[in-house]
Order: sequence, then structure tokens, then C-alpha cells
Amino acid sequence: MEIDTGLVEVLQHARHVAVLTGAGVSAESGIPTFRDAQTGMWARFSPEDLASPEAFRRNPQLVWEWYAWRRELVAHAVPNPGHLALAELERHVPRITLITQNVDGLHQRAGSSAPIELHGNIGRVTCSVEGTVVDRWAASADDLPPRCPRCGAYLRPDVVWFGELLPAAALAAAWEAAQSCDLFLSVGTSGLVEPAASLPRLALQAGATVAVINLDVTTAARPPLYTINAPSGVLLPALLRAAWPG
Ligand code: BV8
Repeated sequence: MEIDTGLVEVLQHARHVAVLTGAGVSAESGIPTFRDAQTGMWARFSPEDLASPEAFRRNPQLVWEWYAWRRELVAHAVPNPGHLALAELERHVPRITLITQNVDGLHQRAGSSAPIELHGNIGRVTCSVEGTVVDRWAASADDLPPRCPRCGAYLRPDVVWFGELLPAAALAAAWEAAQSCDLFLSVGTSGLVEPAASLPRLALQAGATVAVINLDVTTAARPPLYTINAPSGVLLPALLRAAWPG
């Protein structure tokens, strides 16, 4: 795969690379993206209808079951070459800040050391009242969602729903990285969800080179902005091989 030499050079000399990933990075691991039609029994729902406090208040069992279905999907997924290439980047660049909108934990499983999870992690469950993480709960098929062992309130997935605030420390770290990196890679995200969607623009305004890797862009090189239409699982390993052929 031919990659613009200008972009390769920026990567080779970068001191700090920030990466923002979206559902597209996990698509090649078999996890449907938000923009793909929901599959099977979830076909009639849109994520925005399920991933919100209102939806949970209206029908906590339905929302819990949707997340249980996704947790199962994630449990059987494995990191793909795109995740692995991002983890390998840490071996070549002095500072990497990996910011993800994904809640599937695949970056950690690929070996990335400290991904910033802007929207939480589906593998964690919290008490919907206390907000604290709950590791074990009494499984009960007929009373879903399960209840907090301490206060009896419903349990919920530890993710940020639409209309909820992002974790302040995670957002601040992502904001700082976007403004201090030399190169910002935006990979596999439709860039529709705020405030994550503002990060690439912030990086560009702060003087970084920005590369957008997606399936719904046209490949073009207008430094400091590069857009590359390619699957992340192919492009990211190719980008690393081009920068560090050895
Ligand atoms: C907030 C966790 C302050 C849950 C997610 C009105 C009222 C309230 C809020 C708002 C409002 N209007 C706007 C807002 C803000 C709102 C928002 O942005 N809404 C959008 C829909 C307009 N944001 C929020 O609510 C955020 N909080 O703003 O707080 C506030 C509070 C109250 C009132 C006002 C403001 C919270 C947002 C977090 C929501 N939680 N996830 C869960 O996962 O269940 S978002 C969820 O959807 C994902 O985490 C992700 O961020 C997003 C999906 O986006 P992508 O990851 O980009 O995935 P997508 O499917 O869209 O695109 C995939 C892309 O990959 C495509 O481009 C495709 O081409 C590409 N692709 C596919 N395959 C590949 C590929 N690319 C490369 N290779 C491939 N192989």
C-alpha cells in the first residue's frame, strides 16, 4: 500500500503522536460499528435510542440486555492488526497518547499501555446510584438489570451515555494531547460525536499534522492534513512498515 512520503517522514520524526480511534478500528475484529445497521434482534433500535439515561430509565432491562449482548460479542473478539500496530507504535515514538471512543477494551488487549477511554468500558459495571464499580453481583434471570449488592439500585454498564458528561480527567488528558502532539491520527471514526469529534480540529489549530484514516474519506495529501481511504487493519501496519522498515 502506497503511503504519502510526507506523512511517513512526519511520523518518523515525531516526538509525540496522538491517536483518536472509533468503532471502525474494531470493525475488523467483528464488532459492528454504530453506523452499520444493528444486527439481529437489535436491528430495530439505533444506538442513540439505547445508549442514554432516558432509555435506561424507560426500559432498564432492554438496555441491560443490549449491553450484555455487546459484552458477549466483545468477549469473543480479538485485537486486529490495526490495534496491534497502534500498540507497536509505542516502541518507536517517544510519546504516544492513544485516545479511544471505543468501549471494547481491545486496545489494552493488543498491548497499548494506557489508552484514554473517553466513553468508558463495557467490561465494567457500576451501581446506577452510587457510581462505584461492582465486580460481582447475584445473577438473576428474572430480575434484570441485576441490583447493587450494597444499595439495591440497578447496575449499569460503565460507559458514557448520550447526554452524560465524559470523565473529566480523560477529557482533559485528550485535550492536552491534541494540543501538544506533532502528529494526530484520527482512525475509524465518523467524527459525529462530541466532544471527541473536536480533537482532530484542535490538533490542526495547534499546529500538528493530522491524518484521517477512514473508509468514507477520499485519499488526499494537503499537508498538514492527510486523508486516507483504507481499512485501519491494513493501513496502520503499512504505515509502521514504511516508517520503520527494519
Ligand atoms: C456530552 C458509549 C455534555 C456508549 C458513546 C443534545 C443533547 C445532549 C447532548 C447532545 C445533544 N446534541 C449533541 C450532543 C452531544 C452528544 C453528541 O455528540 N451527539 C451526537 C449524536 C450529535 N454528545 C454527548 O452526549 C456526549 N456528552 O456532550 O456531555 C452535554 C451533556 C448534556 C447536554 C449537552 C451536552 C457523550 C457522547 C458519548 C456517547 N457514548 N459510546 C456505548 O458505546 O454504548 S458514543 C458511541 O458512538 C461511540 O463511543 C462512538 O463515540 C460513537 C460512534 O462513533 P464512531 O466510533 O465514529 O463509530 P461510527 O459507527 O459512527 O463510525 C465508524 C467509522 O469507521 C465510519 O466512519 C466508518 O467509515 C469507519 N470504518 C468502518 N470500518 C473501518 C472504518 N475505518 C477504518 N477501517 C475500517 N475497517
